[in-house]
Amino acid sequence: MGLRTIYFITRNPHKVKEIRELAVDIGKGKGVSIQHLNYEYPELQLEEIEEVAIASANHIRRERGLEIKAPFFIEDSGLFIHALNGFPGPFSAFVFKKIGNEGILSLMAGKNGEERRAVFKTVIAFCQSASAEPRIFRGVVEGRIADSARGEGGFGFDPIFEYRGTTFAEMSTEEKNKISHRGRAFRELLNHLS
Ligand code: ITT
Repeated sequence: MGLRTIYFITRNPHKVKEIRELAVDIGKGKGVSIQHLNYEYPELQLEEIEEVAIASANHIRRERGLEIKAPFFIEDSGLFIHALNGFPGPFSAFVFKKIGNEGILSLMAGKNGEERRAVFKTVIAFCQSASAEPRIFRGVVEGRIADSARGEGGFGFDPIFEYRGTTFAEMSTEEKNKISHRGRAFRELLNHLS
């Protein structure tokens, strides 16, 4: 049986690497092959990442609908820090660009224990076709903001996000995928497809 092609639209090569590994590890078994499309699309600054993901998918349906001949998905992710009332959340990309991990660590100076709790969230917006409304799949992982940046792997906030004592940047892609927000959201999508 041939594999069903699904497009993953993003400009972030690190996300592509993670989703590729997941697609090979578990997607194939479910009859799905993932192809990357590098489209530019405007990312609205909305209060909820669900809304951002839906707005992005709808933008692509409107602007690129005629070109896209297969089901597709985009995803929006964010880091939500407990002591900062969920900041940077939907503004994660902007905040990472402006102040980076060192900036987040400074904001967290003097915060201990429970105050360092944080969650990573991914919302996938999947469209069966350009004329279909997006369907949402979520993935969440709970962890904490490390006391200092550690590890060389991953990207973005990975060096400061600790899961059971290990930062995401200290994990291989395979280890991160098993428990990450993105891994969980992608498995939800695959379950829906099969
Ligand atoms: P696309 O919108 O093109 O997919 P992006 O990099 O703009 O790519 P997001 O808005 O979803 O993606 O990501 C927000 C930021 O959150 C991103 O720039 C990273 O710095 C960070 N981020 C997202 N997922 C992450 C992860 O798994 N590990 C560490 N940081 C992550």
